[in-house]
Amino acid sequence: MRSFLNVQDLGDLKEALREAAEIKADRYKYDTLGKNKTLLMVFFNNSLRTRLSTQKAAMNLGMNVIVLDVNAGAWKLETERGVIMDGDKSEHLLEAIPVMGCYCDVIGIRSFAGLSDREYDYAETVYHQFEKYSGKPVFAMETATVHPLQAFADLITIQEHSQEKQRPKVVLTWAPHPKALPQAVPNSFAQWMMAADVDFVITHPEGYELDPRFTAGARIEYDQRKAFEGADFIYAKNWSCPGVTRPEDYGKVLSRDMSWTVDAEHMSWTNDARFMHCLPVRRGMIVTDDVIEAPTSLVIPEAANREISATVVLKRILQAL
Ligand code: AN0
Ligand code: CP
Repeated sequence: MRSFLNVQDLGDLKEALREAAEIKADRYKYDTLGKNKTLLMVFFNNSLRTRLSTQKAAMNLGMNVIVLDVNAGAWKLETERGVIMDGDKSEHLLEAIPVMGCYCDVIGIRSFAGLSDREYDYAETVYHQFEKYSGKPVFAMETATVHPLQAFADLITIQEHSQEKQRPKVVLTWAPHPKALPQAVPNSFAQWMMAADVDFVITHPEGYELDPRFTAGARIEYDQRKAFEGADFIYAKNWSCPGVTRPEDYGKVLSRDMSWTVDAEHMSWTNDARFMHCLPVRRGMIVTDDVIEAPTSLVIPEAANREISATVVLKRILQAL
């Protein structure tokens, strides 16, 4: 594997899940695979889980790790071409990327959507520049439109908690948040659920329709209560307007409707559903304390599985070097 953005990059999903179970049973099984190989993790945005779990995954495989926080100590980077660089940006991404590629064997990139230029974000401009100019295999640690390490960990978690249930009902629900957030997590979650053997429903207020390139074929139910009925898994997440129906609203907060906050009453509509969220989560906005603290909450096992998804992905990248 030379690039990891989409579920298709893993090939057979059942085989990838089998590999995840194998790694979970013995996460050090391939601890010499990464000897003398260096992972560079480049963060343009904050992170807790991705930073720790991906570094741990690399260590499981015997790799060395370098972490670069671009906004904490590196030169400010220009990303546009054709600019006269007389402002505060000292270096261009088009030099920085090949330089970064000199010091490592694999590059992970966290680069969120700017949420102002839909075309630029949805073209995955920054990620593809790394692909093109670094000369190294690259993988997404949440890029402008996708967060595949999260979605893979979510699918592992759903599989582990489905027990004997065939085709569990999985509901992705929008929930309110004070700030504009990217669509990467719901985009990837939808893409991965559509590829998995689950009954998948998306619910959100009107105007929050996700890009069909990720949701094609998914059922959308605007009535949150109807969507929750019979659900086995509730996956909550806020996202800003994807600009599908009204491009001029791209990246805006269209609703702060607190009736969408997942509370005990919402959970009572379900089939004793497990609660999921990728974290970080704002309590009282997305979910109430009692729901996230309940034994039915999977937020911590989900975060733990980030180490497993990252170990599988790095293992495959190393095997193809
Ligand atoms: C980010 C997002 O919503 O994409 C990261 C989630 C993993 N969340 C925030 O910025 C709060
Ligand atoms: N879920 C997730 O990716 O968390 P971080 O933003 O803390 O990495």
